[in-house]
Order: sequence, then C-alpha cells, then structure tokens
Amino acid sequence: MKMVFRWYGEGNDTVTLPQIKQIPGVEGIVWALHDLPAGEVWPLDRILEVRQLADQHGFHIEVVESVNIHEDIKLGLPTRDGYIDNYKKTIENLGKVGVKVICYNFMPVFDWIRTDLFKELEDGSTALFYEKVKVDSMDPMELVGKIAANPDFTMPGWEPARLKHLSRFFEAYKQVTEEDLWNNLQYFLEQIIPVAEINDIKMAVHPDDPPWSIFGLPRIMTSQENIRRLLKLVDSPSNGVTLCSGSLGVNPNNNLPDMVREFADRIPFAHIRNVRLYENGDFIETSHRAADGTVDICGIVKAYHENGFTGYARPDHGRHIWNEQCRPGYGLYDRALGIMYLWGIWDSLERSKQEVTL
Ligand code: CS2
Ligand code: MN
Repeated sequence: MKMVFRWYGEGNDTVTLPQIKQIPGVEGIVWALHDLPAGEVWPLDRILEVRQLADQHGFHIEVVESVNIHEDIKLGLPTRDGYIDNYKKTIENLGKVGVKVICYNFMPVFDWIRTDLFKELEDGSTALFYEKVKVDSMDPMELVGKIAANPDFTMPGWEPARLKHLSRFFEAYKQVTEEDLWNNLQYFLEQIIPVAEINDIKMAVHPDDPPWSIFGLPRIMTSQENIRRLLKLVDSPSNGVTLCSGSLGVNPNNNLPDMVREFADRIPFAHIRNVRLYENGDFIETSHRAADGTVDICGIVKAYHENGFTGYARPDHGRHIWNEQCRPGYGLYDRALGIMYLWGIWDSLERSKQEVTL
C-alpha cells in the first residue's frame, strides 16, 4: 500500500507540503490543475511546475485526481470527439512526467453532493452530511434559481464554470438513459484506454457519490455488479476503478471487502474513509475508526492486505477537528489521524503474517 495525500495546490489549500511531509508514510501528493476547465489539454509546462514543487519536498506526483470529463462526452454529443482528443493529449503529457494513475468520474453534472458541509457530531467536530429527504424533495430548478440570484454561489468541489450551465445540462440529460450513459462511457474508454496503455497509465473511475440517481439524473458507478460491467467494457489493466469505501459504503447492500477481493488487480487507487449511515438514509462522515461509522474499515484493509495490495491509497475525506478552518472534508488533522489508523491496521496485519512465516 503506497500512501498518498490529496493536495489542492499552492494558494488553493490550507494544508502545506511541509505539513504533509510530517504525516508518517506519505510518499506522494494527489493533485490536479484545478483551474483548468474540463475538456482542455493540460499543458506540459504547467505539469512540470507541479513536479518541480513536489520534488522540492520529496513527493512523487504519480496520482492525479481528477482529469474531469467534459459534459459533452458524458452526453454523447457529436462534439465529444474533440474533447476526447484533448483527453488523450493530457494522458500523454501526464505520462511524460511519470504519472501512473488518473482518477476520474463519470457522474452527470454533479460530483459529490451533500446537504450540510459542517454538521456537528457528538464530540463537537463537524463533517459533511447528507439529508436524504432534503435531496429527494429538492427541485433542481430551485438550485438553478439560487445560483442565478447569487452569481458568487459556489459549492466546494464543483467547478464554477459548470454551475452556470445547470439548467442547460438538466435539459440535455432528459434524453439520456442509464444505458446511454453506459454506451457513452464505453465509447470514451475504447478510445482512451489504448493511449493509457502506451503511456503506462491506469485509468481509475471513481464511484458515484452517493451511489444512486439524484435529481432524476442517471448514475451508473454504484455497485459491485456495475463495477464488474465497467471492467468488462474494455478488458485491460489500464481500465480500473478508484475503490472509494465512503462513496459506495452509504448503500448497505455494497459489500466493500468483497469488492476488494473481487477487483483486487483492477484497483490502482483506494479511497478509504468511513461514514455513519442512519436508518432513514441520512449519512454523516466520521473518523476512520471502524467503531465510529458503519463501514467495515478493518475488513476492507484486511482484504487489501490479503490480496497483497501494492496500489496507492489515501484517506479521502476527514472531519473538521480542533477548530481547523479548511476546505470541507479536506483538513489536515483528521486525515492525518485516518492515515495513522490505516497504518495501524496494516502494520499489525504485516506483523502477524511475519510471525506465521517465522
Ligand atoms: C471524492 C471525489 O467524494 C469523494 O469521495 O474522492 O470528489 C473524487 O475526488 C471525484 O469524484 C473524482 O473524480
Ligand atoms: Mn473518494
């Protein structure tokens, strides 16, 4: 397990590289050129700047999250071919600096969605929270209206450029079924996977968060069965998955340790985090400790260990603790605690293995 840590870049993150350096066992940063809109080619000189900065602190930049997919590709519009060509050029440029994994998602319009960014937990810390009934009853046009009334409205993790076009997107997706989305994903993968192979890069799709349809939009990266289908769309080691325990884990039917076992050799990147699911379908993000949430973190790490996992892993989100002011879900403290918990499980499993073989 190669530990990495997401970093949003100089001036764009409250966490600094010297701070990350002091978290045990972190070898690389997970990065992106966040200012570039989806669909543009990532220029080599910009990529090299990141490498130089990371080099100064002894970090590798082998994992990128995300190279976002232009909406026209997901919609299957005729204009998609130009954007796919750009994507291929970005893969080539990333290959030149030694990038090994590109995480991306195939969610229409929205990336992750929550109803509260700072919901208080029993201990006074805060975390990202999802109130099911609120999202289920929300009219997406209400959101469009809110954005129109307040041009400064943003959502963390969302590209402002996309927010401006919400109503157009909702209109366009009315025609797109789940099967259409599958076809559009296949079309995209058939073109880019050969380029990824040549450049020694593994593409790793991130599951949908939450893993069900919202606002009537289709969502397909939601379950074990669907990940199995994804891997068969193009049967290549370069077509893989970012197995995110927090995203998939809010559906109690998703058995994460089982997924790790089944997909082991197609998981180049693991996101490991915990959530607490309530009976009414609400959920809140918790510390990584298994007892704090409903995701079987110990079982997941054990499954990775048993399968000799040599891919990259990151703690994904954390709570906001000790009054840290940070990007929602991306503080330093709780993610660092999460890493120590993951190492704790991992190292003790390693030790037991050594004792057995001695
Ligand atoms: C994050 C995602 O919510 C999460 O679990 O890891 O926002 C992730 O960065 C993107 O979906 C990747 O494209
Ligand atoms: Mn994730």
